Amino acid sequence: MRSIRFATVALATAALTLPLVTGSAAAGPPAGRTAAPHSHAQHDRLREAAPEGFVVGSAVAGGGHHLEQDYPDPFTYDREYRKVLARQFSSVSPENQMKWDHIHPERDRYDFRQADAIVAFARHNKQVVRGHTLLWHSQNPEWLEQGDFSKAELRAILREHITTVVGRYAGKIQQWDVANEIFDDQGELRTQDNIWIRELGPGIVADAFRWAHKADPRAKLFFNDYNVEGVNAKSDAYHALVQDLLRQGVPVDGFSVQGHLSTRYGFPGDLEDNLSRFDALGLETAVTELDVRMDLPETGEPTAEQQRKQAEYYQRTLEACLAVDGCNSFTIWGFTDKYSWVPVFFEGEGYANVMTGDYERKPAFYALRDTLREAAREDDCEKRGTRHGHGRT
Ligand code: 9MR
Repeated sequence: MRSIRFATVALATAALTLPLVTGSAAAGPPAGRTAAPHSHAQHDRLREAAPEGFVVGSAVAGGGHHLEQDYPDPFTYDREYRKVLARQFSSVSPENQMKWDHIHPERDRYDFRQADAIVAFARHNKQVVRGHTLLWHSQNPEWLEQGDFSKAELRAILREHITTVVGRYAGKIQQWDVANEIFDDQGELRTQDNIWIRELGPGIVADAFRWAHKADPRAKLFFNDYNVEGVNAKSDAYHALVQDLLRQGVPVDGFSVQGHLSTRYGFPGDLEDNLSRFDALGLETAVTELDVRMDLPETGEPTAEQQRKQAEYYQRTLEACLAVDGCNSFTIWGFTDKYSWVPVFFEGEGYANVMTGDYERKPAFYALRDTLREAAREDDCEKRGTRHGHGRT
């Protein structure tokens, strides 16, 4: 049985999963089946279809590449977007709104407006929040990257930032991506492009975790990266580093794989094995930024085969997470193509999310929903002590 770690979420979800209206043939269970009190089979929304204690999240669009598009801030102004975000998801991750350049635009000035709004939205909609991110080589403000600071000043700046930001949202953030993308694809620490590691040495990473833990002892603290879905040089580097830090007593709680996948490449079939080896170290694991892009034909419309393959990648990623006990948080990097970062960063590629720009559900959406339902059904069977559960196909 899956471990149920997030009691508050489990309760919130349970409240939403009480049986649907009965008494009308249309709303009742299919003939020959009894509606179990915790049955998830009829749930259409991802958050409700999920097993108890398993959160399904989305990035919250705003900042970053959105600032250069010809639409207003999606999270603030797109009502349809907000509606779907609230209905479908039990976790939210600010896509850019908690990054340094956004939340700390000048040395002595923070701008918490959008981060506050997201945290308030999450509370209102009984969602948890993944904080992203505290120590990264990218999206740092100019005052920081171009500043002429001594090592002692830089250290004080990072400490103050982490204490302030993590402290402000203490008790309201379930997981923090404390260190983001600190290794390159060869598994070497980014000693040149990461200002913190370059100026202060690798030991600063442990300090970041210690300061974050002090500011919010309840938040689960993660390493997060891309191209670490499978077992490879980069994920090996994390595996070694985490063991070293745990031995030193550094408060590291989790390892997460972003999951920016492309159908151009094969699916990382060893994802479950990789998550499992971090699970075996006692860490939580998570999928934090899943999207599945593809090369679009001239027409801009993907073929049926491309859509099928995309759905398969989404499903296999979710299944791998569901199969690992401590993987209880699964986040997609936005749900609609309307706001995807993909076409902006990869020419000729797109269609990466589970809904079209018009919020129409793709096969990938249904693949996620049905996989969640099936996992919930298996959990329910186990809880009732019956042996009627079938393995996922
Ligand atoms: O989706 C984000 C986009 O809006 C920003 O312009 C971009 C800038 O680097 O960052 C994107 O999010 C990244 C995330 O923060 C870390 N992992 C990779 C994501 C996609 O680039």
